[in-house]
Amino acid sequence: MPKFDVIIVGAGFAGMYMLHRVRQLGLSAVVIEKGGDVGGTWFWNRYPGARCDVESLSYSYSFSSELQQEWEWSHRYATQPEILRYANHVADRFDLRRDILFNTVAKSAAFDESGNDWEVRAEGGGELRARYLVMATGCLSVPKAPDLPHLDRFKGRILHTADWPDDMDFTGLNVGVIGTGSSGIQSIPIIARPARHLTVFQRTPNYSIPAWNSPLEPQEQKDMKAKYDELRAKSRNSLSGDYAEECVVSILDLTEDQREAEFEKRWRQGGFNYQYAFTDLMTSEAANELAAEFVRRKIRATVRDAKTAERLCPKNHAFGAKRLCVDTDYYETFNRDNVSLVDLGDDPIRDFTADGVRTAHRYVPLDVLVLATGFDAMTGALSKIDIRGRGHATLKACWREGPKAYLGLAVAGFPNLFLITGPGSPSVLANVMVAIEQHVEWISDLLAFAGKNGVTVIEADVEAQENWARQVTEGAARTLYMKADSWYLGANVPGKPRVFMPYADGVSTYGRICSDVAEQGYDGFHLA
Ligand code: NA7
Repeated sequence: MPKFDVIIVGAGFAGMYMLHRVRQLGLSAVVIEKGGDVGGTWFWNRYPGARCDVESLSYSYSFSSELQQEWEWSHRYATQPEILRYANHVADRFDLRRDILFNTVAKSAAFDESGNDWEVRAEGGGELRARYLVMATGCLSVPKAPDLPHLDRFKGRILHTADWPDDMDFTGLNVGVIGTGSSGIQSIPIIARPARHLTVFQRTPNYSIPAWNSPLEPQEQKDMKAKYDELRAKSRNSLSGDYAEECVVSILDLTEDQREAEFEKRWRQGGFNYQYAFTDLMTSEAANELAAEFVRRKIRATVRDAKTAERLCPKNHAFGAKRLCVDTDYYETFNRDNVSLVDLGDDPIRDFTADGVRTAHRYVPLDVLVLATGFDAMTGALSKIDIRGRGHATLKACWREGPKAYLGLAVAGFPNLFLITGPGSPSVLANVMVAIEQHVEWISDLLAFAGKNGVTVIEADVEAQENWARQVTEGAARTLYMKADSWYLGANVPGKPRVFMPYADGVSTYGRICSDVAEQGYDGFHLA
């Protein structure tokens, strides 16, 4: 059986960087990747309009100065094809592919207590063994199974945004889109253009802020790159892992005019800038409602049909408590003659027929149905692999009441296993590139330390893990994130434990805690 120092699962941005770092340590490594090439989420999510909501200069690796200087982004927010080209460039530049097994699916991983290493079985890759196992499986990589009545009766084409074919042309077709999260909101304006008719089925309206995307002028990019170190440092020292301006005043300390001016300014800047407008948007209900109402007013001012506008206005959850969306022409799209909105709240889906869908009040003929229905987030990919630690205990069983991982990156009872952007880390509440780099660098420092000190077993302490889980829960409880049935809480997947999974106290605080843990000789870990 081939034996390595490190097995990495996933060749998205986390797995690629992990591979690069462990090679620098002189360790042998192999990456197991389900897809046919690198890119992870950007390999699969090829739906029209797929684009990153974080500015490209920020949503990119910072670990190589040469890389960040040489790569030219075309737009403020890059499209999926451009990000995938970037991932491919990184793979070529650092010669990563020679250690990646593509079209290979990790099925099981078991810790062998006699040799203190992991045995991994992979479809398409056989059995592999390594001292360390690093799960770089992504937070949004397992599409949620659709829970729609009699969907199997529908004979038209069914697509999921996260598994998009190359050959889809909507020209002249009747299309239905179910789901109005980021994927729906990005794809709806593009699908609407060639479609004969587009019907959007909305269960929960979301808050969306315009991206105002535009080409990055060469001089602007040059100027940004000249101060890249400063921008990256600012990102790491921020709440969100981004260099966007995070405001330091409470909204409630301002006059109405000042508030309006700040909201308008942030709205004009676009994207997440709006969410960072005031310190208390995610902690004070009154502040949050002011931000929410500003967005509702924008929706009402944009959408001509008053009833449709009202249906598009989010009212049942706090602003930002579900992942904020960033759009191009989303609300404007509902002014088109060939677009209609079905509010599933008062007109629920009854069933599907061979050529359409019946709701409580209408029949909608469809040629194609697009599911933009989201993911089994944060734990989905891990639960698909039969992971067994000490005493053959399964990770699934250990996480039955909700996932617990010390610092979001190691699990008690599962020695030598590491999670990148796992539950309990900033991950999805942050610019994930920064979150990934934090984890990869921290894990590789620990592996270097282990190598130097003859350590062969690294295991999170149960008590440290419990304390950390408590901190994560308490952090979330101080925010309004708890005021929505979000995928952060697992609420979108029936039967999933309702536990707030990401760490809400921010990238900088998290980074400081991780550094302290390392400086204290990896406090909270058993090293043997
Ligand atoms: P999201 O954000 O989970 O959105 C999924 C959407 O699909 C959301 O509007 C859901 O409504 C809706 N949904 C899910 N199941 C159903 C059913 N059965 N019927 C009707 N509507 C349904 O996933 P995305 O792919 O858009 O975005 C995921 C992340 O990717 C995003 O946050 C970014 O980080 C990038 P609900 O709100 O649950 O009522």
